[in-house]
Amino acid sequence: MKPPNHPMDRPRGRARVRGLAAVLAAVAAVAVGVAMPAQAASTLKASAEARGRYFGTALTRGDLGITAEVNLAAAQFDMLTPGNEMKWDATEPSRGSFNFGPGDQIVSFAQSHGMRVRGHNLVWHSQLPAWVGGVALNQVQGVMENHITTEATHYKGKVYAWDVVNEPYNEDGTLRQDVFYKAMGSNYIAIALRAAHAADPDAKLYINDYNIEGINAKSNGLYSLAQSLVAQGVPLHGIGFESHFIVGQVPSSLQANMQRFADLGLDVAITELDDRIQMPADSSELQQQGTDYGKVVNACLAVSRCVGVSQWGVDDGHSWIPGTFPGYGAAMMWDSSYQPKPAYTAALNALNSGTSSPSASPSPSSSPSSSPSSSPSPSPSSTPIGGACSATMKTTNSWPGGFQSEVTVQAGSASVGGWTVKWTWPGGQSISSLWNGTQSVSGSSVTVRNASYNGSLAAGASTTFGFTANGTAATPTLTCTSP
Ligand code: G2I
Repeated sequence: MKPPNHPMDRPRGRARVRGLAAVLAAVAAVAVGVAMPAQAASTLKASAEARGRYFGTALTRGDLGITAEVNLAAAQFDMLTPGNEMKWDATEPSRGSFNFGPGDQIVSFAQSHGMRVRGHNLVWHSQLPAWVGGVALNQVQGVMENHITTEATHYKGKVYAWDVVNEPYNEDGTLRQDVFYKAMGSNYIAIALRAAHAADPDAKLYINDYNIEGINAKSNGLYSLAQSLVAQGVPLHGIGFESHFIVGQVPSSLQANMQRFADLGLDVAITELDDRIQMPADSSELQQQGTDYGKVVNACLAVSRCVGVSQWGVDDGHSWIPGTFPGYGAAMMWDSSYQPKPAYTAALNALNSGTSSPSASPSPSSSPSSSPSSSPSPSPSSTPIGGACSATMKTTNSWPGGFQSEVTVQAGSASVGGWTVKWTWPGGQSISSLWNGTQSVSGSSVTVRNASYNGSLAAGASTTFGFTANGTAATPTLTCTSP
């Protein structure tokens, strides 16, 4: 028996190739159909980036041949998860024999469209080739470590994050008794995370699961495990909340639940969002679906460690839902003719309606306890004597041909009412998108001024802005001035 919300296989071959005209029509419909405030971004990715986040999708190799679908994906999303191509059955179909061709195709599509990649996945009880079940229990750890090491090494530097362990929990909050558990007990999770970290120290390492979006027995089980892994210093960096919802049933505790994992020092992400409706979907259900998508996006925006939202697919014509949940469908933000639905408008409006970015506010620990007009706190050593502000740049991710950086701007010994950071690129780099600031570029010189919401900094307080750029990662010398 399938549990009511159990993700399962979808049949192939329903996909129909549609023309570019449909996508152009969809884009035109978006342009006229979505009322947005002045200067609001008009794609999910631009709006998400303006809030310091990403908006992602999942595509399979088959999807890459469907022009209208990939055009829409490239226009709207800046993070890509391979639907099947990095799973164990695809990458190590027989023991010790690896095939990364299909996964590489997804990665190169992402790279050529300015998208980052969420690696999915390294260890999962499903889509596991039969030979793994036949391995002697005392050899399973070696087989698992070899699989992780080989795959994570192959994709080193090309994935932003890995779902290292996928769907490890039963609904009652106990771990599934799969072959990995049978061989190593619950230790298999820490062993897997350590192997992935050794192979790709820069990738964010996640545990990903479904039906853990609200506070319930299953998420409580995962929470205890996450607490203990963090306490032991195991390299766990994030929790993925798949979010395969039924219309009208987004758990009310979603935000609080993500926040409790974030409070452990972990990133959180919505990794596989869809919201299925019993067919045929009527207009009130489509409106409710919009409400649901808005709630999910707002929950992510409200949790400063929520790094982004990914939908599991693009349009209703290519979603896994109808094949797995007969009678259900219409779970995506675009219909099967690539027309945007109320869910798209709601997601975009939620992203655009915020006036401040949570990640742009000074954190309580970096805010001075005194008010700017009373005695200022001592200048941090990085602040030049007498300087109004200082700025430092660090690279947070890089891939062939591109990188992502974060700049921390800190007020000196007095408060500032605005800031300007300047630098010169050493090797022809160019910014592709920037958030929490406004940029102007002249040749290799870049000037970034504060956004409307993060210019005022109390003495000693800091804020950040970030960007993705083309070229080789660099950390040039910065100057910071206050007007
Ligand atoms: O089931 C939805 C998702 C739940 N969370 C983990 C995800 O990895 C999972 O994705 C789906 C894919 O979207 C499906 O495309 O995982 C399914 C398998 O559990 C995928 O379906 C399978 C088909 O059932 C197979 O017949 C097919 O050979 O895709 C395979 C590769 O095309």
